[in-house]
Amino acid sequence: MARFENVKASSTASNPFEGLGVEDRLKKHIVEGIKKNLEEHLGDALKIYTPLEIINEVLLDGMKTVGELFGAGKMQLPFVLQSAEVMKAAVRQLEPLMEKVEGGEKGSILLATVAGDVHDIGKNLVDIILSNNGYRVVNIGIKQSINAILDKTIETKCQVIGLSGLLVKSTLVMRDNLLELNSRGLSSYPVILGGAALTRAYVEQDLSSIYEGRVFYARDAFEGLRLMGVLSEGGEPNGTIEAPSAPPAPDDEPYEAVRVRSHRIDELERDLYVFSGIKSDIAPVKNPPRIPFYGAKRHIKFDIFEIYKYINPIALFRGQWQFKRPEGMGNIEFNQWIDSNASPIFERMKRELGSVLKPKVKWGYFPCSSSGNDLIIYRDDLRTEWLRFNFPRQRDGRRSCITDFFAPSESGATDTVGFQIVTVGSQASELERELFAKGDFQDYLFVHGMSVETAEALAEFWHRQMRIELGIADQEPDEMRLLFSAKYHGARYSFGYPACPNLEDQAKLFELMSPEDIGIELSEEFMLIPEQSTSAIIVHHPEAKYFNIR
Ligand code: B12
Repeated sequence: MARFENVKASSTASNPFEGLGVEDRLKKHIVEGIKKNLEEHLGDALKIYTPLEIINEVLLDGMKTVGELFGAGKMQLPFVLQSAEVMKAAVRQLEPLMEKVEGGEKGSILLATVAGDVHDIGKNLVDIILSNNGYRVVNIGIKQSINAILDKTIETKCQVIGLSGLLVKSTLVMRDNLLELNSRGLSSYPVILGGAALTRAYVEQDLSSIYEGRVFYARDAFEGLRLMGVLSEGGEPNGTIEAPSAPPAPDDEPYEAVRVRSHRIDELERDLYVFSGIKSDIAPVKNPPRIPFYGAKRHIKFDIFEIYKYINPIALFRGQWQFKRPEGMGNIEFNQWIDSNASPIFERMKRELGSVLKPKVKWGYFPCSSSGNDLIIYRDDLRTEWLRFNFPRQRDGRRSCITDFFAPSESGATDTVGFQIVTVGSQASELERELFAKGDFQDYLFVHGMSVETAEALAEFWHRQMRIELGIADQEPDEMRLLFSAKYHGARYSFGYPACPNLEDQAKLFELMSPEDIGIELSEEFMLIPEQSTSAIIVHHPEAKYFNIR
């Protein structure tokens, strides 16, 4: 248990601060994330130090230790956030007593998620880590145009620009933003980029070669912290050196692999969408399932606790809450640790979010046929074409394309395709905003993770209902673990994932499903609003599995 430094060993003692000097007491508050008696101990410190001295010399020293423990894999992210909460509470108490010292900050950064991208959490984690390590952070939110980013950077006198984005498209937006900085003669700004679709090579080679200034890649918030440290000291961060971020847990399957559908994908070449006459060897099903009903229906009455059963605990604990197995700890010991630490949080979240999450589903079935790389959807007369999807085909290997799972139009037969779109509503986002603003960072992370994984669970749950409805529930796994690895008959492909990467296809799904009546809207950038929503095309073919397009 010692490896988890922040699991408060001392919290069981009657007075964990006994015998400690005021500096050590304050550091203990920070490192162990203890809020109780903080006010009183800050009061004691104020008898000796100025508020600024307390922050810079004592509290930030504590945060430095937190960063080191995290970097050494000895502290988990949720506990880092707990420490940040204490830091924020302390600064809140001290701030009114301080005179604003111009230039007294360690450094400053403007943070934004780029235009067209709605992802908030990654950037907000960066905000929490940097601002509670003494940097001034101006966080201007999501979907920010380059004009807004530059105006605010100049207005707020930030030294560094930090851009975030999870979409593949965002990597191109970031490129355009850097070109814009060049053309406006503003390349003196160092830029830090982060987000799932980026790779270190893309930033440090491709983008670095087009930007006249300095651009860096940050794998996570702590790499951002390291970069800010070097940049604010006027140094030259060597972008090619791995940051002291927490190392991946030993032998752990990468999270991407656990969540079968997560791949980093690059922009695909147009010619992969053009049918060259060569198909895969996938044979369409001779007797496809009959359409259970034509068109889309909605379902809005759920027992949320039934949905919770479909939450993938690995995706939640490891992917969202970022509990990682530290080096030297065996699997059994780690599972025990998870049972006694993460599982109670999961149970609390289930209860607390029971009335916040509002599951709603729209789903439907349509006649279809395939033509090369096109999937043609018909009206209920089974003949009139309604719309068509165009999917990419693997360049090599099996040469798979989603359309190969469906009867070709030249056969004269029609096949059945399903679609689903699900949401858990927008109240969770509202709660997240409140928690973030209040400085309840740990719960912010927990609520966000729980709400997005419940959306994913709802999609999983409803996919099972659709398999039953289609009469293909013949291979249902009896273990949830296998369900999460998609070990069942058929597959659920989400637009934006490798086999159907075009987010623009969401517009066609909207035309078919009209999910506005369950409160889901499509942004101009083809993102789903509320955030905790997900959509998919449901394929009944027994060979349908996730595949990458290369
Ligand atoms: C969880 C998840 C979901 C959840 C929640 C989404 C959300 N709003 O958060 C759900 C299930 C709802 C979902 C839905 C969808 N998703 Co999704 N999702 C993910 C997943 C698996 C993890 C994202 C995440 O939570 N990461 C955790 C956070 C904390 O990490 P982060 O944001 O990257 O930030 C960290 C670092 O990157 C870094 N960082 C980030 N920015 C910055 C900036 C600076 C300055 C610094 C220093 C550091 C830094 O530091 C952060 C903290 O350490 C990713 C894949 C992945 N590996 O990232 C796909 C992913 C983002 N999703 C994707 C897609 C396609 C979708 C859908 C469109 C699918 C669909 N058709 O329904 C929908 C869209 C939803 C919508 N509202 O429009 C794609 C997007 C790619 C693309 N095509 O453009 C991804 C990349 C998966 C893929 N294909 O590989 N998704």
